[in-house]
Amino acid sequence: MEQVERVSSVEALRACVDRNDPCVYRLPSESRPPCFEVWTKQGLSARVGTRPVAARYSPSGAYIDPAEGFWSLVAALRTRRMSFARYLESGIERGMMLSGTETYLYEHGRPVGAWRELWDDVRGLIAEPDDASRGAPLCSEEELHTVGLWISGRGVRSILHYDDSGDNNLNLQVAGRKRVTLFPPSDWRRLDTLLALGLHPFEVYASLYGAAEVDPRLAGTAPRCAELEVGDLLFIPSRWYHFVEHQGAFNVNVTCWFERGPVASGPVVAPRRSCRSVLKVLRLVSALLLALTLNGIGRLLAAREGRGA
Ligand SMILES: O=C(O)CCC(=O)C(=O)O
Repeated sequence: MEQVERVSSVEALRACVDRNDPCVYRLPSESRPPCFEVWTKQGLSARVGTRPVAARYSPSGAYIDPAEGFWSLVAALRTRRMSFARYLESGIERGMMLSGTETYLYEHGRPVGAWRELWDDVRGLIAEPDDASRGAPLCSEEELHTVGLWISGRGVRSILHYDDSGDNNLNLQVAGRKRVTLFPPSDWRRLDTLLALGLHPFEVYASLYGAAEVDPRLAGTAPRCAELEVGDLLFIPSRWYHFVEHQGAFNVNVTCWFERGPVASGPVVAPRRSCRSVLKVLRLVSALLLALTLNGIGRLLAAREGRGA
Protein backbone atom coordinates (compact mmCIF):
# COMPACT_ATOMS: atom_id res chain seq x y z
CA MET A 1 0.00 0.00 0.00
CA GLU A 2 1.11 3.55 -0.64
CA GLN A 3 2.71 5.26 2.38
CA VAL A 4 1.62 8.74 3.42
CA GLU A 5 4.26 11.22 2.24
CA ARG A 6 6.82 12.29 4.86
CA VAL A 7 7.79 15.96 4.70
CA SER A 8 10.75 17.61 6.38
CA SER A 9 9.63 21.18 7.03
CA VAL A 10 6.63 23.11 8.32
CA GLU A 11 6.46 24.90 4.94
CA ALA A 12 6.09 21.54 3.15
CA LEU A 13 3.41 20.54 5.68
CA ARG A 14 1.57 23.79 4.94
CA ALA A 15 1.72 23.04 1.21
CA CYS A 16 0.03 19.68 1.89
CA VAL A 17 -2.65 21.48 3.92
CA ASP A 18 -3.27 23.81 0.95
CA ARG A 19 -3.64 20.78 -1.37
CA ASN A 20 -5.75 18.73 1.13
CA ASP A 21 -3.15 15.96 0.87
CA PRO A 22 -2.12 13.87 3.90
CA CYS A 23 1.46 13.95 5.15
CA VAL A 24 3.58 13.19 8.20
CA TYR A 25 6.05 15.66 9.67
CA ARG A 26 8.34 14.58 12.48
CA LEU A 27 8.76 17.44 14.95
CA PRO A 28 12.45 18.14 15.49
CA SER A 29 13.40 17.50 19.13
CA GLU A 30 14.14 21.19 19.75
CA SER A 31 10.59 22.24 18.80
CA ARG A 32 8.72 19.59 20.79
CA PRO A 33 6.43 21.06 23.47
CA PRO A 34 6.81 19.91 27.12
CA CYS A 35 4.11 17.21 26.85
CA PHE A 36 6.75 14.86 25.37
CA GLU A 37 8.72 15.03 28.62
CA VAL A 38 6.08 15.30 31.28
CA TRP A 39 3.13 13.19 30.08
CA THR A 40 4.10 9.90 31.68
CA LYS A 41 1.43 7.88 33.51
CA GLN A 42 2.93 8.92 36.85
CA GLY A 43 3.35 12.56 35.84
CA LEU A 44 -0.25 12.87 34.61
CA SER A 45 -1.63 11.09 37.69
CA ALA A 46 0.26 13.34 40.07
CA ARG A 47 -0.83 16.57 38.37
CA VAL A 48 -4.40 15.97 37.16
CA GLY A 49 -5.30 12.49 38.46
CA THR A 50 -8.31 13.70 40.45
CA ARG A 51 -10.12 15.06 37.36
CA PRO A 52 -13.09 12.96 36.24
CA VAL A 53 -12.94 11.44 32.75
CA ALA A 54 -15.45 9.60 30.58
CA ALA A 55 -13.72 6.48 29.25
CA ARG A 56 -15.06 3.82 26.91
CA TYR A 57 -14.73 0.07 27.25
CA SER A 58 -14.95 -2.54 24.52
CA PRO A 59 -13.97 -6.14 25.41
CA SER A 60 -12.75 -6.68 21.83
CA GLY A 61 -10.82 -3.38 21.66
CA ALA A 62 -12.94 -2.30 18.68
CA TYR A 63 -14.51 1.17 18.84
CA ILE A 64 -16.66 0.12 17.02
CA ASP A 65 -16.67 -2.82 14.61
CA PRO A 66 -19.96 -2.78 12.64
CA ALA A 67 -19.77 -6.60 12.45
CA GLU A 68 -20.14 -7.00 16.22
CA GLY A 69 -23.45 -7.84 17.92
CA PHE A 70 -25.91 -5.15 18.99
CA TRP A 71 -25.02 -5.24 22.72
CA SER A 72 -21.27 -5.10 21.99
CA LEU A 73 -21.89 -1.98 19.93
CA VAL A 74 -23.89 -0.40 22.76
CA ALA A 75 -21.19 -1.35 25.31
CA ALA A 76 -18.39 0.19 23.21
CA LEU A 77 -20.37 3.40 22.76
CA ARG A 78 -21.12 3.76 26.49
CA THR A 79 -18.94 6.06 28.55
CA ARG A 80 -17.87 5.20 32.10
CA ARG A 81 -16.98 7.93 34.52
CA MET A 82 -13.92 7.55 36.73
CA SER A 83 -10.97 9.57 37.95
CA PHE A 84 -8.17 10.15 35.45
CA ALA A 85 -5.75 8.43 37.87
CA ARG A 86 -7.90 5.29 37.94
CA TYR A 87 -8.12 5.29 34.16
CA LEU A 88 -4.34 5.54 33.90
CA GLU A 89 -3.72 2.91 36.58
CA SER A 90 -6.15 0.22 35.44
CA GLY A 91 -8.38 1.39 32.58
CA ILE A 92 -5.66 1.30 29.93
CA GLU A 93 -4.66 -2.26 30.81
CA ARG A 94 -8.30 -3.35 30.62
CA GLY A 95 -8.51 -2.10 27.02
CA MET A 96 -10.43 1.11 27.73
CA MET A 97 -10.03 4.20 25.58
CA LEU A 98 -10.03 7.89 26.39
CA SER A 99 -11.32 9.44 23.21
CA GLY A 100 -10.25 12.82 21.87
CA THR A 101 -13.79 13.31 20.65
CA GLU A 102 -14.89 13.49 24.30
CA THR A 103 -11.85 14.81 26.17
CA TYR A 104 -11.14 18.33 24.99
CA LEU A 105 -8.17 20.40 26.13
CA TYR A 106 -9.31 23.40 24.08
CA GLU A 107 -12.74 24.34 22.76
CA HIS A 108 -14.68 27.45 21.65
CA GLY A 109 -11.53 29.57 21.38
CA ARG A 110 -10.19 28.87 24.87
CA PRO A 111 -8.58 26.17 27.01
CA VAL A 112 -10.96 23.87 28.90
CA GLY A 113 -10.66 24.77 32.61
CA ALA A 114 -10.11 21.26 34.01
CA TRP A 115 -7.29 20.58 31.56
CA ARG A 116 -5.63 24.01 31.54
CA GLU A 117 -2.32 22.59 32.80
CA LEU A 118 -2.21 20.01 30.02
CA TRP A 119 -3.11 22.62 27.43
CA ASP A 120 -0.12 24.67 28.62
CA ASP A 121 2.09 21.63 27.87
CA VAL A 122 1.00 21.52 24.20
CA ARG A 123 0.09 25.06 23.28
CA GLY A 124 3.62 25.67 21.97
CA LEU A 125 2.51 23.67 18.92
CA ILE A 126 0.30 26.56 17.95
CA ALA A 127 2.10 29.81 17.29
CA GLU A 128 0.90 32.91 19.09
CA PRO A 129 -0.42 35.32 16.44
CA ASP A 130 2.20 37.95 17.32
CA ASP A 131 5.15 35.60 17.89
CA ALA A 132 7.26 36.00 14.77
CA SER A 133 10.33 34.40 16.39
CA ARG A 134 8.80 30.90 16.30
CA GLY A 135 8.89 30.73 12.52
CA ALA A 136 6.09 29.25 10.44
CA PRO A 137 3.15 28.25 12.66
CA LEU A 138 1.47 24.84 12.36
CA CYS A 139 -1.83 26.62 12.63
CA SER A 140 -2.87 29.87 14.26
CA GLU A 141 -5.12 30.24 17.31
CA GLU A 142 -7.75 31.81 15.04
CA GLU A 143 -7.85 28.72 12.85
CA LEU A 144 -7.92 26.31 15.80
CA HIS A 145 -11.35 24.92 16.76
CA THR A 146 -10.86 21.98 19.13
CA VAL A 147 -8.00 20.02 20.67
CA GLY A 148 -8.70 16.44 21.77
CA LEU A 149 -6.69 14.13 24.02
CA TRP A 150 -6.51 10.39 23.23
CA ILE A 151 -5.04 7.84 25.64
CA SER A 152 -5.11 4.08 25.16
CA GLY A 153 -3.17 0.82 25.28
CA ARG A 154 -2.26 -1.83 22.70
CA GLY A 155 -5.02 -3.50 20.68
CA VAL A 156 -7.52 -0.63 20.49
CA ARG A 157 -8.91 -0.04 16.98
CA SER A 158 -11.22 2.70 15.78
CA ILE A 159 -13.90 2.56 13.10
CA LEU A 160 -13.34 4.01 9.64
CA HIS A 161 -14.71 7.56 9.66
CA TYR A 162 -14.03 11.10 8.62
CA ASP A 163 -14.21 13.97 11.10
CA ASP A 164 -17.75 15.20 10.67
CA SER A 165 -16.93 18.79 11.62
CA GLY A 166 -15.28 19.03 8.18
CA ASP A 167 -12.17 20.41 9.89
CA ASN A 168 -8.57 19.64 9.04
CA ASN A 169 -6.80 17.49 11.62
CA LEU A 170 -3.23 17.51 12.91
CA ASN A 171 -2.73 14.39 15.01
CA LEU A 172 0.40 14.39 17.16
CA GLN A 173 1.87 11.16 18.52
CA VAL A 174 3.10 12.18 21.99
CA ALA A 175 3.77 8.62 23.26
CA GLY A 176 3.49 5.09 21.86
CA ARG A 177 2.77 4.00 18.30
CA LYS A 178 -0.23 3.95 15.97
CA ARG A 179 -0.93 2.81 12.44
CA VAL A 180 -3.36 5.01 10.56
CA THR A 181 -4.97 3.99 7.28
CA LEU A 182 -6.52 6.75 5.20
CA PHE A 183 -8.84 6.78 2.18
CA PRO A 184 -9.58 9.86 0.06
CA PRO A 185 -13.14 11.25 0.23
CA SER A 186 -13.69 10.18 -3.40
CA ASP A 187 -13.59 6.50 -2.26
CA TRP A 188 -16.92 6.83 -0.43
CA ARG A 189 -18.82 4.63 -2.91
CA ARG A 190 -16.67 1.61 -1.97
CA LEU A 191 -16.62 2.17 1.80
CA ASP A 192 -20.21 1.28 2.72
CA THR A 193 -20.73 4.73 4.18
CA LEU A 194 -23.39 6.13 6.48
CA LEU A 195 -23.03 9.75 7.62
CA ALA A 196 -19.30 10.09 8.45
CA LEU A 197 -18.76 6.34 9.06
CA GLY A 198 -17.56 3.46 6.90
CA LEU A 199 -19.49 0.31 7.78
CA HIS A 200 -17.40 -2.55 6.41
CA PRO A 201 -16.48 -5.12 9.08
CA PHE A 202 -12.92 -4.59 10.37
CA GLU A 203 -11.82 -7.85 8.72
CA VAL A 204 -12.26 -6.16 5.32
CA TYR A 205 -9.52 -3.63 6.17
CA ALA A 206 -7.33 -6.31 7.78
CA SER A 207 -6.94 -7.70 4.27
CA LEU A 208 -4.92 -4.59 3.34
CA TYR A 209 -2.10 -5.84 5.53
CA GLY A 210 -0.42 -9.12 4.73
CA ALA A 211 -3.35 -11.01 3.17
CA ALA A 212 -2.76 -12.79 -0.14
CA GLU A 213 -5.49 -10.64 -1.68
CA VAL A 214 -7.16 -7.40 -0.70
CA ASP A 215 -10.87 -7.89 0.01
CA PRO A 216 -12.80 -7.30 -3.25
CA ARG A 217 -15.10 -4.86 -1.41
CA LEU A 218 -12.15 -2.44 -1.43
CA ALA A 219 -11.47 -2.79 -5.16
CA GLY A 220 -10.69 0.55 -6.79
CA THR A 221 -9.94 2.38 -3.52
CA ALA A 222 -6.69 4.27 -2.91
CA PRO A 223 -5.70 3.73 0.74
CA ARG A 224 -2.53 5.15 2.26
CA CYS A 225 -0.80 4.10 5.43
CA ALA A 226 1.05 6.12 8.10
CA GLU A 227 3.04 4.39 10.86
CA LEU A 228 3.23 6.98 13.62
CA GLU A 229 6.00 7.08 16.18
CA VAL A 230 6.76 9.55 18.96
CA GLY A 231 7.13 13.07 17.54
CA ASP A 232 5.18 12.36 14.34
CA LEU A 233 2.51 14.83 13.36
CA LEU A 234 0.00 13.42 10.87
CA PHE A 235 -2.04 15.77 8.74
CA ILE A 236 -5.46 14.20 8.10
CA PRO A 237 -7.14 16.42 5.51
CA SER A 238 -10.75 17.41 5.77
CA ARG A 239 -13.16 14.56 4.91
CA TRP A 240 -10.43 11.96 4.46
CA TYR A 241 -11.59 8.66 5.93
CA HIS A 242 -9.28 7.08 8.48
CA PHE A 243 -9.14 4.20 10.93
CA VAL A 244 -6.48 3.76 13.57
CA GLU A 245 -4.74 0.77 15.18
CA HIS A 246 -3.20 1.51 18.58
CA GLN A 247 0.07 -0.40 18.77
CA GLY A 248 2.00 0.91 21.80
CA ALA A 249 1.41 -0.13 25.41
CA PHE A 250 0.78 3.53 26.33
CA ASN A 251 -0.42 5.72 23.46
CA VAL A 252 -1.01 9.42 23.85
CA ASN A 253 -2.18 11.63 20.99
CA VAL A 254 -3.29 15.20 20.71
CA THR A 255 -5.57 16.08 17.83
CA CYS A 256 -5.85 19.69 16.70
CA TRP A 257 -8.95 20.24 14.56
CA PHE A 258 -8.65 23.48 12.65
CA GLU A 259 -10.41 25.44 9.95
CA ARG A 260 -10.04 24.23 6.38
CA GLY A 261 -9.14 27.06 4.02
CA PRO A 262 -9.74 27.03 0.27
CA VAL A 263 -8.15 23.98 -1.38
CA ALA A 264 -5.86 24.72 -4.35
CA SER A 265 -7.26 21.86 -6.49
CA GLY A 266 -10.91 22.91 -6.04
CA PRO A 267 -13.77 21.89 -3.71
CA VAL A 268 -13.29 18.79 -1.54
CA VAL A 269 -15.58 15.87 -2.48
CA ALA A 270 -18.52 15.60 -0.07
CA PRO A 271 -19.01 11.88 0.63
CA ARG A 272 -22.55 10.50 0.54
CA ARG A 273 -24.26 7.35 1.81
CA SER A 274 -23.26 4.17 0.02
CA CYS A 275 -24.55 1.68 2.63
CA ARG A 276 -27.64 0.04 1.16
CA SER A 277 -28.44 -2.31 4.05
CA VAL A 278 -31.43 -0.95 5.98
CA LEU A 279 -30.83 -3.52 8.70
CA LYS A 280 -27.23 -2.39 9.24
CA VAL A 281 -28.31 1.24 9.44
CA LEU A 282 -31.13 0.48 11.88
CA ARG A 283 -28.87 -1.62 14.11
CA LEU A 284 -26.19 1.04 14.29
CA VAL A 285 -28.54 3.98 14.75
CA SER A 286 -30.47 2.21 17.52
CA ALA A 287 -27.23 1.17 19.30
CA LEU A 288 -26.04 4.77 19.09
CA LEU A 289 -29.32 6.21 20.41
CA LEU A 290 -29.46 3.73 23.27
CA ALA A 291 -25.83 4.41 24.25
CA LEU A 292 -26.37 8.18 24.08
CA THR A 293 -29.43 7.88 26.34
CA LEU A 294 -27.55 5.74 28.86
CA ASN A 295 -24.59 8.13 28.74
CA GLY A 296 -26.94 11.07 29.38
CA ILE A 297 -28.50 9.29 32.39
CA GLY A 298 -24.98 8.49 33.70
CA ARG A 299 -24.02 12.16 33.43
CA LEU A 300 -27.18 13.28 35.26
CA LEU A 301 -26.63 10.79 38.08
CA ALA A 302 -22.97 11.85 38.40
CA ALA A 303 -24.02 15.52 38.55
CA ARG A 304 -26.62 14.77 41.27
CA GLU A 305 -24.05 12.78 43.25
CA GLY A 306 -21.60 15.68 42.91
CA ARG A 307 -24.23 18.11 44.25
CA GLY A 308 -25.13 15.78 47.13
CA ALA A 309 -21.50 15.29 48.22
O1 LIG B 1 -6.68 7.32 17.44
C1 LIG B 1 -7.80 6.97 17.09
O2 LIG B 1 -8.27 5.86 17.33
C2 LIG B 1 -8.66 7.87 16.26
C3 LIG B 1 -8.03 9.19 15.95
C4 LIG B 1 -8.94 10.00 15.10
O3 LIG B 1 -9.90 9.51 14.57
C5 LIG B 1 -8.69 11.42 14.87
O4 LIG B 1 -7.65 11.97 15.29
O5 LIG B 1 -9.57 12.02 14.24
